[in-house]
Parts: sequence; C-alpha cells; structure tokens
Amino acid sequence: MNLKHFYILLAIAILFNSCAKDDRPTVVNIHQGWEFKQQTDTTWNSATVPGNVYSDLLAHNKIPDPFIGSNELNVQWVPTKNWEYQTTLNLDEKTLEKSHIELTFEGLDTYATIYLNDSLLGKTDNAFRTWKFNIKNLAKANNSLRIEFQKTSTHEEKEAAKLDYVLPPGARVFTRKAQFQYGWDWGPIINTSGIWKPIKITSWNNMRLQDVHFKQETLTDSLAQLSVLYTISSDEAVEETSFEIKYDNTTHTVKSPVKKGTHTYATNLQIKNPQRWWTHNLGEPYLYNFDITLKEGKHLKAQQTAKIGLRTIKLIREKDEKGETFYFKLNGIPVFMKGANYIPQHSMQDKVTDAHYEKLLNDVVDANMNMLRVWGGGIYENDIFYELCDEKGILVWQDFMFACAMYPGDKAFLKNIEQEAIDQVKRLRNHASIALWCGNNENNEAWHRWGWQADKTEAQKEEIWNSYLAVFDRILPKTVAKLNPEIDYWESSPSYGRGDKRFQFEGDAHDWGVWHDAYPFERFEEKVPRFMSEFGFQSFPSYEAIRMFTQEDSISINHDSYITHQKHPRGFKLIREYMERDYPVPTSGDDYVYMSQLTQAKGMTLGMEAQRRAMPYCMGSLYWQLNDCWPVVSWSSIDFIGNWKALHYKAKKSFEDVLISSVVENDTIKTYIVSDKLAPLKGDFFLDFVDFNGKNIHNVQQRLTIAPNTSQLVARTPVAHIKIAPSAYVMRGTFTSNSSSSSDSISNTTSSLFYVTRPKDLKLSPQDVSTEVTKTETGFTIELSAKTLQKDVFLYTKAKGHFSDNFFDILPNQTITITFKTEASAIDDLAIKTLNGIQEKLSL
Ligand code: BMA
Repeated sequence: MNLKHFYILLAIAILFNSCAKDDRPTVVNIHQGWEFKQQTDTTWNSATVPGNVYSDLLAHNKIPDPFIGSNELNVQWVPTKNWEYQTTLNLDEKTLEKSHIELTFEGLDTYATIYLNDSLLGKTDNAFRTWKFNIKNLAKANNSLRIEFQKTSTHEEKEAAKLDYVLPPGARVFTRKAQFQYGWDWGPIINTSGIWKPIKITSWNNMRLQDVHFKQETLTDSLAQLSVLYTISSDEAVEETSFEIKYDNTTHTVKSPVKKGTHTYATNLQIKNPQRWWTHNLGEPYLYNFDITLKEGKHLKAQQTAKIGLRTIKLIREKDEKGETFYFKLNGIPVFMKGANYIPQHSMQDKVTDAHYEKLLNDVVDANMNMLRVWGGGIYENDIFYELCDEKGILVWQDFMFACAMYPGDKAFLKNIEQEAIDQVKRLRNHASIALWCGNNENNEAWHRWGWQADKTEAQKEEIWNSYLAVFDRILPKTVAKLNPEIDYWESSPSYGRGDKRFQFEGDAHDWGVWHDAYPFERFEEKVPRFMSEFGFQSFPSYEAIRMFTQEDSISINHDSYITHQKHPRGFKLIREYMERDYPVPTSGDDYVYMSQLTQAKGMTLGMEAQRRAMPYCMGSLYWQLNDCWPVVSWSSIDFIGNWKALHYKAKKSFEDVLISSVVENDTIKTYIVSDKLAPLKGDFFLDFVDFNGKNIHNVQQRLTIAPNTSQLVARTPVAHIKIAPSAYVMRGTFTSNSSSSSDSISNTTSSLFYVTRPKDLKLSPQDVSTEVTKTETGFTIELSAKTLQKDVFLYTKAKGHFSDNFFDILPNQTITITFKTEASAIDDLAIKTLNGIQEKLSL
C-alpha cells in the first residue's frame, strides 16, 4: 500500500468513525398546552409552565398585581386553596419504541400528586428536589398528565400536630420550599404553588450517561490532576464503550467495558501548565471547554460540553492570638472577599429571565465585587446564575436553603433533605464559582439568642437541638464531603451573632448592632470582625420603584401602600434616626428618598472601608443585601427594577482594588491605601486639602510602595494642622501607581474624597451646577461643572437608563463627564439634587 492509499483509507476510517450512529437520548420539554384551575372549580384556564399559580391568576386578571398598593393583602386566599394543572402530551413512535422513557420534573412546588393517564405516578414533597419517573409502561401516543397541588398548610398542620412543642418561627419549617415566600422583613407573603421548573421527557435505548463530575485533585502551576467521575446506566454489560474528553488540541479516551446497572467510573485527566480560574479582579476567570462523548460501539450515546475552571479554594481557619482566622485562599492566595448577600430576584421565579441574571451579575462585577452569598431563605439558583458567575469570575458562598428557623428531625424529613442536598450538590459541584457550602442562615444564632428556648422543657430543647445537629452537623457536611470534597462546609452563618462577643474574633459575623440595635454607624469602625457576612441598612428604592407601587406620580413617603412595602416594624423610625445624626432631614418626599439613600450609602461604606482597612485581620465584607424580590423599602443596593441606589455607586468605589480610605482617630486623620493587587504598587501619593471655593489649604506628597494584598497606613494628618474649620474643607487623596506585575507596566490613578465632619455640619455653598447634555449613539453624555464644591450630586430622569456614576461630588472648578445609557431619544426632564440644594431649601 502506497502512502496515498494509506491516507485515503485513513480518511475513510476517520469519516466512518465520526459518523457514529446518533443514538443519544431524546429530550422533549413538556411546556405546551397546560391548563390550571382551583381544585373545586370546573373550568380550566390556560397556564404557563414553568410558572406558578400567582402568575397564572395574574395573567387571567383573577388577582390584582400583588406588587401594587397593598394588594399583597388581597391575594392571601391563593395559598389556602388546592390547585390543579393538566396537559396532554403526544409521543411519537420513535419515542415509544425506546427502551426507556423517563418523565423528569426539575421542580414542583411543593405537595404534588401526579397522574399520568389517570394512573397515580407519584407524590412529591420538596420543591428543591428533582423528581424522575419511569413511564415506559404507562406511556402511549396520547397521554394526559395531571398534577394536583395540595396547599402547604395541610401538611404543615399534620406535622405540627405530631410534636408537643412549636418549632420556631412556625409552619414553614415543615415545607421544603423557598422560605422567604412565607414573608420576610423585605418580602411579601407570596406562597406560590405549581410547576416552577422545566418538565421533560427523556427517552433512550440501553445506555445513558447520567452524570460527569470533574473532581479537582491537585493543582500546581505545572500540572492539574483531575478525576473525571462519570456515571453510566446500562441495561446490560457492554464490552466496547468509549468515553472521550476533548479540550484544546487534546483528546482523552477511555475504552472500557460497562457493567449492567448504574455505576460510576473514574479516569484521571492531567493538564500540563494549566491555566487557572481567577476572580475577575485578580486575573482571568479562565474556563476549559471540555467536549464529552460516550459511545457504545458505533453508537453515539452522549455528547455534551462542560465549562470547567481550574482553581483551588479553601476556607482557612487557624487559631491566632486574637481568636481564629476566617478567610478564603484562592489558588493558594488569601483573597479579601468584597460583595453582598443575594436573594431571589422575584417572588414569582418564572418572571426572572436570563437577561435579569446577566444584568444583575454585570452590576456585581461593575461594583468590584468578587463574592456573593446565596442566602439560605431563598432558592438554590438556576444553572445560569452559576454559569455566569463562572464566566464573570464571581465566587459564590452557597447556603443550603434553611433560614432563621428550627427544623424537624423525623426520619422522613431527614431523608428528604438528604436527597435535596444530593441533588443540589451534584448539580452545582462542577462550577468554579462555588467557594463554600454553608448549612444555614442564623439558625444556630436564633436558637441560642432569640429567646426560642424559653417556653421549652429540657427534653424538648434536647430533641430540637438534636434535630439541628442531625441536619447541619451530620447530613449536610457528609453529603458535601462525599460529593464535593474539594469545597469546605461551614455549619451556620454567622458563627456568632452580635450577642456573643466572640463575633469579633472568630468565624463569620452578622453585625446587626447598626440597624436592629440602632447603634451609630461608627460601630462598624469599632467592632471589626474576621469576616463580615452580613451588615446592612435600609433606604427607599428609586422614584421609579416607588411610583410602581404607589401608582402616583408624586413621590410620597407615607402613602398607604407602605403598609406592605415597608416590612420592618421600626424601619421608618430607624431611617429617620440615622438620617438625623448625619444629614439634614428634608420635608418633601423626593428629597427624603434621596437623603435616605445617602444615609444608607454613608453608613455602609463606613463599614466596608473599616473592614478593608483591617485586612488581614478581617478578610471579607458582604453586605446585606444586593437586590430585591419586589419593589420595597429595604437594605438592598439595587432595587427591584434594577436601578442602582446611592449605595451601589458608593460600594463600587469602596470596593475598588486599590482604595484610599481615611478615618479620624484621636483628632488625627489616618489615611490608608488598601490594595487587593497581587503585585506591589509604586507611585506618587498626594493629599490635597481644599476649601469649598477651591482654595488650596494644605498639601502632602509622597513617593510610595504598597505591598501586594495589604492595607497600609500612609499618612497621619492632625486635624489641627488644617487651619480652617473642618466644616469648610474636603481632603482629596490621589495615588498614581505603576504595577509591575506584567511585562508592560500599567499606570493607574485612584482617588477619594474625605470630609472630617458629618455632612449635615458642612458649610456648603448654594447649589450651582452647570450641565451640558450631548446625544450619543448609546444615550447621552452629561458634562457637569461647578465653581464651588457640590456635594452628592444626584442626576435623575424618568427616561429608563443607567448613569455611569451618580451621587458624586464635584470639586470647585472641576468638570465631570457622566454617560447615561438609554434607548430614550430625549432626557428633557433631567434634574439634579445636591446636598447643597437641600441645605439651602431647609435654611430658607
Ligand atoms: C439578616 C438576614 C435576613 C434579614 C436581614 C435583615 O439576618 O439573614 O434574615 O432579612 O437580616 O433583618
């Protein structure tokens, strides 16, 4: 055979091989033709699947929009009823001929009884589990599928009656579904019911790839060692199978026999000189694209892709002279975590689109956050959330879905949550973004400090605590250790609340001394913990969100709808109390809303910066809370509509990788540079003290080197050195640095403004901002300038869009250019508020 023939034969062989018969499972979504009704009704109405009964009732105008006015109160009858959903599903001959036909429910909310062709298929009792049914023997060409949803109270009352004590805080502990739907201090009671996740029919012959786990064993700069654990089910033993992983220009093939039944097989994958996954602020969140195929002889049985980021992530807890450390090492490097607590984006999950995830997570990156905590009272998020976190380089602290409650410990419940944990850990473990599995939100703290033990006997207390231990000390950590051993498990967030003084010295902390205990914001500077996983302060949302629920054009802060849209009993009182300490208290609604956002932003950034200055003692700052699930007065930095409050703009600044941050201690301004960069920074540092008319009062200049990943005190300025009153000047810090991490050095300027006195004591000049608006392709640019210092300049318009910056200060004789991204063709109503303007108004 000459070379030419050899190549022809080779080409034929390759062609033949690549033309393996496509025998992959067929997957069909069952989302068409659904109808729903209340169980006792006779008429059916069209329904949307995935969805829920509130969305369907809304679509048929059978309930008022619960987000408007106090309509929430008028829709409370919905969860007191039983509901039914039905559809018909037609299966073609090809599907019916397959040896396996499986019906999968990715999420049923919650107590469902499923009938296929009027035969009972099964019952479900956990909205967080995936339910699969073999329907091979029941399936026909034309099928009816009907699901009855029983109201949650039926089950809850039955379970509660079995106990001689009440499990705090009440009924919701018996039902495995999103706990915030029973009402929270920022969320409505919208206890949904229905088919909340996709339903599909999967059919296949003989062999199926069930799961692939990329387990990262070791990772060094020269080598990544992965165990790829793949699970195959097969009706019979098969001699000739090939499991193949392709990435870059490499193909890894395992040819081996497969046993009868469902078994997990392992193969070692070695990647030389691996490219690591980093959070977006430290490097590239690099993902390997693995193409996976499974073949049974010449039959292609599976073809899928996996995007895998290679990284090590460890929670480091080591005893030290103060207590115990609590920080994350990413790829061996301690990383300060900057971020927020995430809650579900809507009370009706079906309304959250992929675009919402994309937008919100872009806002997270934009605000320089590198970690989100998925809070335990919500939901295990959809795949897209974690896919985007992988891509965008955001780490996820993942709570299991238990919050502020003591849960039962009977056998059925424990079995149920064990399966829930298995489902969820398996689903999420391949994501590079997963940094920690955490058992619950505040259950431990609540049991020990919220007075929950007072009415219980010793025996009852023991039983309740044993149930706690069974779930959070046994089942969940065991499941994580077995299925996702690379990732650490943390029993409860926080380890200690503010009632236990250890909260400052070990573990993660939720410090609600500010807000719930009404301590001044300065407490954040006095009590810095090792890792702040919750701290927060409320504000009003955007004008747009307020208009949405009041349905009025003027901005009111005491409209009837606040009965439901401010859930915290002392909320308004606390907002005013803190505002009075720091800011002038306006009389008009729109000014008050603005001022509430400034108050929130000031207090929260005080905390963030105190925590960052205290690194490496403190290594995390996750504030409460990133987002809202409906339009409401809350702790969020982004409101329900997606508008940034002042806090989000200010958080962006306070979370910059290189931060200049100051604090007054013993009449001395102490200025720090905090750097999260992994290379040293060399540069020029300036402190300029200027009065509100632009007069230069005092300057400091220094050449500095800032060590990587550190907080460094760079200047001490006694207040007495500045020869004018603190109410009359601003201090600007500027650091222009060169990083020598890469071959080409990048020059970077960071600056920040600092006022020694409270905003309300500043002697500001009248509001005087000139603006020039220019139309661009993506919206407008707005050029702002002022002769005197203009504080907290807030731009607003009814046009929908996003300002590149807002709530900023304009220094005397400074010009600032802002962009407004919008589809609107005009912004003629563009208006400005400033603290100067409000002071002026109030002094008249
Ligand atoms: C935290 C959270 C939530 C709550 C918030 C504000 O403890 O875990 O339970 O919404 O406080 O009160």
